[in-house]
Amino acid sequence: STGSGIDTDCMTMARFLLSEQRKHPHATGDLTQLMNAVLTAVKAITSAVRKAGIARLYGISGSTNIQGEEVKKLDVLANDLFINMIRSSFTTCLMVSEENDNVIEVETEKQTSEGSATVKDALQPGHQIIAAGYALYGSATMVVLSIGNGVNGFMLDPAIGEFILTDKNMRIKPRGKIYSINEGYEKYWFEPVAQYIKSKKHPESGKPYGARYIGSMVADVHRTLKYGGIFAYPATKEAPKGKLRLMYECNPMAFIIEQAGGMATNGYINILDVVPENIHQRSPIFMGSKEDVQDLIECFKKYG
Ligand code: AHM
Repeated sequence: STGSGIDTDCMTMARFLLSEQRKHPHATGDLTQLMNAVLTAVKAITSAVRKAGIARLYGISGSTNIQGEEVKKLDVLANDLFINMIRSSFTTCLMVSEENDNVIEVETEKQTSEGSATVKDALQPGHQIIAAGYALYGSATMVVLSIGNGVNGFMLDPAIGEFILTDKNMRIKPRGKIYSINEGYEKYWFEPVAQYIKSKKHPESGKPYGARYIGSMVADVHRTLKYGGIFAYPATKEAPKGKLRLMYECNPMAFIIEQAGGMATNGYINILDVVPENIHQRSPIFMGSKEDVQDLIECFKKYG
């Protein structure tokens, strides 16, 4: 130790990706380059999240937006950052975002079909995914990433602007004790979900499950990954296809949960087997600890 409190040999995300790249002799380094662009966006968003406090928006007098300046909404800022950073990384041909009605095309030669990339290139089932991740902007910024050989978590060290490997090889418990669903919509539930939740609240033996629901998918799934249990956004009588989007909410999170040893289903089939018909389509989703998801699937078989 140097006594400075600084780890002189820490595993940064860049170092992690480079070491993975070296395991594959034909790897081009594109993923490393892409992640570099993504992490720049995540760092810029972190900075915006930290500054978007009450004081700046309302000023000391309490009047709204005292400087009279237009503050870009965080979702728009994040979207612009991701698109601009990824576009200029020369590693993608097509992007899909919740904030954009159509696919975003990028000039390049890489795609699966002949000619320039089209929406068809994007409409692939989740089992074709090779990498997925999410960023969580909490008391610290965390990025959780899977490149198909497990799941790793990286915390942003703001002092050096690097993401440090803090959660190595994250695994989800085979069974948890938490269910996570918007229980306010109970009257809109269909029988399988109603019966499943009932069985968790009134178990034939043992303690009932605890309920946790933040209402932010990334945060709810992150907790599910770390502590186990099940996250559910079902189809309801109000929203027959559920709410969450298959391609950029359900699929990447399902991929990560599976990579950590868990499961993700729409009640009938594995989420990653659903073939998308349009980029913004919704899907019911249940994911988390394997045994918990299996219990849910049983309810679909019995009451579906
Ligand atoms: P809810 O308020 O109907 O329970 O919905 C919560 C869900 C979260 O899981 C997810 O992060 C969010 O709604 C997505 O909503 P939006 O598409 O408006 O961002």
